[in-house]
Amino acid sequence: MGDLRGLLDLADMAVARSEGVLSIDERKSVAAIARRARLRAGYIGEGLVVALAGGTGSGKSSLLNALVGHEVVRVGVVRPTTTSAVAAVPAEGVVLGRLIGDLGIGTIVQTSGEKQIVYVDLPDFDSIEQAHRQIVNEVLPVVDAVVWVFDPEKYSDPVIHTEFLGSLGNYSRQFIFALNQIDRIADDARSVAMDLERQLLADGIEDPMVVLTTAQGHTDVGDLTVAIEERLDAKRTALSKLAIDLTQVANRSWATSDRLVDVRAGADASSAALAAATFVSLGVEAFEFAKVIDAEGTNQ
Ligand SMILES: Nc1nc2c(ncn2[C@@H]2O[C@H](COP(=O)(O)OP(=O)(O)OP(=O)(O)O)[C@@H](O)[C@H]2O)c(=O)[nH]1
Ligand SMILES: [Mg+2]
Repeated sequence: MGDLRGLLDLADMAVARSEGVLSIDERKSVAAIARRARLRAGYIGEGLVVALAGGTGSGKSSLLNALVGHEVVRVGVVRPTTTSAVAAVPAEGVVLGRLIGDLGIGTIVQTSGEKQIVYVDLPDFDSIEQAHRQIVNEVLPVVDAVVWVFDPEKYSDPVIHTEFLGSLGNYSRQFIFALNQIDRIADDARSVAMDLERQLLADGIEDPMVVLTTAQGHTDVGDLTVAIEERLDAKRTALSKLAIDLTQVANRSWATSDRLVDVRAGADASSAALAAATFVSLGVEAFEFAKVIDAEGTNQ
């Protein structure tokens, strides 16, 4: 399993060790790749981390069970059922690492899913202010996507729209909106979905992705699954590109530093040799990382 954090740390080390060896521009181009990867909102690692958020009783836990295809979290009639975050992790694990602390995950359950997707069932928040603060400060920076789960009754609650989603327009790209419990409004589903979409646009959510789901009985979560898997593919493509960019820049930087080992003498030659050795490691690690990511994409 590749380790993106480790790879980015190695890139930083190569930048530090090439001071006085490479030009500022050459060092900046290595640093910029690592910085871009860290700044990208979401989980720094392979696999896709998806949080399920929404009002109590909307069906977050039911939806999680339907997405993974078997019952891994408790569904209930007494609210709230989910009292601390639960992570559902595929058997061929994604390493959660710091996510456990960042999201306050109390329980980790294993799914039989083959895709590298981690679902996090968030508990209901005590208040809208607390929910807003937690989503912005704690959830959005560390997950790749949030599925907002609505039910047909409360989907237009003005509190959710004006006080909550209204200020989250900047995060639109990370959001998927699931209108759940469609079995209860079969004939009206399309018009309710269009109404929800109109409200989301009014909230400032650009191009909102609204999918219809049924998480109980005759479950239908096909469109949501497709939307999530598209994000997994997009993330894989981005990570693969990152690894290729790092491999190329590491190889170029190695060649430059290595030439200086012969030209320079004494301490200058040994600092060039150390930089060259670090770029060799970076090139090898980045190449291996790209191979792991591509193999995962082909196997799934
Ligand atoms: N008819 C129907 N019922 C559903 C659907 N999804 C969930 N339910 C029911 O709605 C109730 C709440 O579902 P949960 O999955 O526990 O909801 P939750 O959002 O996780 O609730 P909290 O954990 O309390 O925040 C349960 O009785 C489910 O059986 C659905 O698509 N259709
Ligand atoms: Mg729940």
